[in-house]
Amino acid sequence: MVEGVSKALWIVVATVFAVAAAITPVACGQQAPCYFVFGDSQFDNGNNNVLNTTAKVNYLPYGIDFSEGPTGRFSNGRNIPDVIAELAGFNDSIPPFAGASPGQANIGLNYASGGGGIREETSQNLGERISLRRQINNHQRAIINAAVPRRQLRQCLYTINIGSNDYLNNYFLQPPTPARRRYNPEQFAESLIRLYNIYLKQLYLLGARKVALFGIGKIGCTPRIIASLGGGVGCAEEVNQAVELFNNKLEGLVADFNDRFSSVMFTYVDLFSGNAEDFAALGITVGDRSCCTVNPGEELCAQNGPVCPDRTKYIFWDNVHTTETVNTVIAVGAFDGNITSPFSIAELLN
Ligand SMILES: *[C@@H]1O[C@H](CO)[C@@H](O)[C@H](O)[C@H]1NC(C)=O
Ligand SMILES: *[C@@H]1O[C@H](CO)[C@@H](O)[C@H](O)[C@H]1NC(C)=O
Ligand SMILES: CC(=O)N[C@H]1CO[C@H](CO)[C@@H](O)[C@@H]1O
Repeated sequence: MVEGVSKALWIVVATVFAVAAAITPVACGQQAPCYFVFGDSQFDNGNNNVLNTTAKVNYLPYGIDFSEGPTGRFSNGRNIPDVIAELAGFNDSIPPFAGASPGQANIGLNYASGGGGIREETSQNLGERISLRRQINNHQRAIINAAVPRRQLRQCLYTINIGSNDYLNNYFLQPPTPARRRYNPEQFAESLIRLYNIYLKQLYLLGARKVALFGIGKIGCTPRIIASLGGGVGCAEEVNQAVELFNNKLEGLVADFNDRFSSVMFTYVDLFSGNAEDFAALGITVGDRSCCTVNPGEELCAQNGPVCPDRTKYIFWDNVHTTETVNTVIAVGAFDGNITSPFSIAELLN
């Protein structure tokens, strides 16, 4: 642990608790009856372990800083939903849908799947994965099987992180995919938002009211994309610009839901605007390479390969995914409202 970083993080976390306490003086213990998680590898905590896919990380060094070791989380330690669950007062992290007991739907399930996308064909290059559409179908089955009361479902927290793969493992793949040939970046973003809108309406009909939607980060600046589309020298601006179109439309979609549907609180989480200086100020100074060893042309950590000793200084754990330290900064920022609009997650829970 680097002293400066842990202290900085602690101050941020302490501020969150102070803010939460100011809003709800009695806020202690679990702040929602349940928490449901949807998304891709950034949120997956084990669903892909049972799939035939290359997007699977239940081996060391993944989980090297996690109490249970490698679990299928795409990080060295906790991921964003783990930290959000903790901030929201849950005693335990939300377990993966795969292998969960039926009754777990009363407390929460994580449906996220590495490689998962908004479009069905996204990440077919990786093998099996669970698209957003199928994640919502799994949710429907789970809450019906457990007969979770509708009134309870309206009080639960829902977080969704999806879309990165529609760019990384579809639109910007080589050779060009059918979607790339058919759409320009504006049209592609529009096509994703049209589908997302359909799936969100379904989720709303299943009771979701308090939903945090994570936009896409600057994936043009991940080591994987710098090495390929960035020509090994810098961020691929083409990718960042395409993703920004999606983010702007997603923020608009969130506003639409808040306007059109009564009693919803949807919020947008901005993972795009933060920059290297913000991280450097927290002591997270290494942003141009992965902490674990990644074999040339790959994006995941080499099995049992060496890792950097000072993991709290790195943004990237492997060539795409962030370290626990960065996941914590993001989760705290989403919870206390520093990177959300119009609501913080703490406000959703009130
Ligand atoms: C896993 O997927 C690969 C590639 O799609 C396929 O060749 C292989 O037969 C599959 N294995 C199993 C056990 O289904
Ligand atoms: C969480 O843990 C505390 C302390 O062990 C316990 O009192 C509480 O009942 C637990 N809450 C839930 C929802 O399990
Ligand atoms: C929107 C917002 O409040 N952003 C702030 C989040 O925190 C960082 C670091 O403290 C600030 O630089 C941002 O302005």
